[in-house]
Amino acid sequence: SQAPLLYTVEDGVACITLNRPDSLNSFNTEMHAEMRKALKAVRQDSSVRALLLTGNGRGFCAGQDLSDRSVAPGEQAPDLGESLEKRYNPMLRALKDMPFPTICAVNGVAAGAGANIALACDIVLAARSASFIQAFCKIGLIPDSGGTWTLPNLVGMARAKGLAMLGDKLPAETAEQWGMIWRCVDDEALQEEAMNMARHLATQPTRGLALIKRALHASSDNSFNEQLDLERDLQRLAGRTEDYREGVSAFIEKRRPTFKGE
Ligand code: T3D
Repeated sequence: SQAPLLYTVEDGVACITLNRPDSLNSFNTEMHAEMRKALKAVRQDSSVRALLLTGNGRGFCAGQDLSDRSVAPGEQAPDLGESLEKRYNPMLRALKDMPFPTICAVNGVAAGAGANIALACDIVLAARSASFIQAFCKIGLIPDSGGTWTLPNLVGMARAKGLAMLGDKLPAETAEQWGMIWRCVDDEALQEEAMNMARHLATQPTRGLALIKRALHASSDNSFNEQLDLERDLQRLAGRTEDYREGVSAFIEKRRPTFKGE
């Protein structure tokens, strides 16, 4: 049978492609295991300075594979809390904490956990024909994979509640207008634009970019004053990197910088 996930590393860019197109790349046990392995490999490969996540076929990801979830009358329901604890939450934490930029190229529908996995990436590009669906409410669940945090942060509480409680399909263009994603692009251009962006980011000051993520992620839990303190601490670290030195030298010498990610 075909691999449920493809993993490559080239030019500092790790690319993970979800590869169960017949079920719109929904997550079964095997794909979860492969994803866990791939995220570990990404994290441990010191040549990697950006991660690109995308899907094969007409969908990006339809969340949990529901064919693994039907329960016969009288049978005990699966413990979904355990599923989140063991599978989804570690995946989302690993994605969110990557010490370099994560880019998601949403090639088609992103539903349920699939939508929130995409939205957990730092930069989300979507094909114009793609869409986002918080499908959970339609089967009696709540948005998971960080959705109840990510959605209000990205689009505000009113829109988060509408998306989460109605489960409507949000077209990529509306997602862009709402500020839920970075940009939507023509379908044919998506993979190339996403790869170009990932390649570009992989040549940038990686440690500085990781610190930017840390500061922005902390902002929703901090007061303005606490955030000023955090900026002080993180800028201190940024100011000690080789790439900062190189950035300033290149500016003064009026040349292009060469960042090593150190
Ligand atoms: O359980 C836990 O561990 C807790 C964690 C939960 C996380 C979650 O993600 S819960 C939410 C699960 N996902 C959904 O509820 C979405 C289900 N899918 C859909 O609503 C629709 O498929 C879409 C709106 C995403 C796309 O619709 P459409 O009309 O473009 O395509 P389709 O015909 O529905 O799907 C194409 C095929 O993919 C189809 O198979 P077939 O008929 O060609 O053999 C369909 O059954 C399959 N498919 C789509 N999504 C899933 C799926 N198969 C299994 N699981 C899926 N989630």
